[in-house]
Amino acid sequence: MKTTGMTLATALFLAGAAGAEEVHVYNWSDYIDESLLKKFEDETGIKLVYDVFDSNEILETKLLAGGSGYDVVVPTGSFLQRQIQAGVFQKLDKSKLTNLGNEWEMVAERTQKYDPGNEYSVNYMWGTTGIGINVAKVKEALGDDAPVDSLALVFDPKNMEKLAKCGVHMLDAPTEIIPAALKYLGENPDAQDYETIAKVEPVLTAIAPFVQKFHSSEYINALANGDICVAFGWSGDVLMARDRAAEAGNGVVIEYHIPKEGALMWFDQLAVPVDAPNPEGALKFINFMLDPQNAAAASNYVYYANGNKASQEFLNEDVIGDKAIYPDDATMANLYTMSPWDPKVNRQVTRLWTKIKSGT
Ligand code: N2P
Repeated sequence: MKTTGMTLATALFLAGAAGAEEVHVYNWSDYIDESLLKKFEDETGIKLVYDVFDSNEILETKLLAGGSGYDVVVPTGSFLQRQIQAGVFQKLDKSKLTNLGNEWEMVAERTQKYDPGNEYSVNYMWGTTGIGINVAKVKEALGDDAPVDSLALVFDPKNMEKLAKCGVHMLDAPTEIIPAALKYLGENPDAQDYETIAKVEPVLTAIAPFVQKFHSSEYINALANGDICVAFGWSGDVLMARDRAAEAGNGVVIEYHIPKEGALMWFDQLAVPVDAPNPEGALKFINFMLDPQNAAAASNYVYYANGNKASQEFLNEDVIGDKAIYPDDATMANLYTMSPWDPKVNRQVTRLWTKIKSGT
């Protein structure tokens, strides 16, 4: 009996081991069509463990601590850059990425700013940071001439005081809000010296009391349900809110506006931690997402543009044809990018951000 027991245990162990290949992916919340997760599992036989976050800072803390257990993570370019320098990622074995030829040159060129030669990363999605509004409520609060396509909507306290009554959310992300506030002031949004950055303090201190919540994912449903009237947030998230409201048939009409003063253009990159438990599986997942039909399915669902040229023929017209997602040349010329602040400035910004949010 004992022998049988051992054999059974061994058999179970082997069966478990054989069927146990897993890939652990850590991505932004509301950032994929979940049917793709099942499709990946069906095609590869690999179990996909998929967790989500809504802040680069949270991801960075895990990566710098090491041993995150993740095989694929999705930092934004400006964070990826300093994480590469910190030795957090491994170079991608491009011979395994057979779908790499589908990449869009325009995007691959831009991401080289963060990852020269794109040795460590592949673009997942890119987008802008701007203004989401509940059209009727904003008009009710500010009248028909409400500056819905201007940074003044959210950075002028006179507007914010009135909007506070219908509810304003802002991203809990200093790397998103500070560049926009600098732009509002006519400063370089990518300023690297703290003296310039600190100029946003009076602006943000003046509007903070009118911000119901600094949060980076709740605004999707809050906008869709009509619980708030403005969100300063990410393009696709606002467009997803628009979709959810339309599906609910609740009469809420949502719009996304790229601020006329200019907006941040960011790139979220698929990368593999140096200590990934299953780097081979990681490459399989990245290659899966580089498949044109899969990339298109993701974009059609999340309303973000992707870095895959070959996917464009599979995109729905309300995605490829929407200038808020695939901006035209004039809009593109008005977008700016960010570089990572140096560690000292970063610490100063973290303190400033905490102070602004706590209203002290
Ligand atoms: C997805 C938000 C991702 C954009 N919900 C932020 N980089």
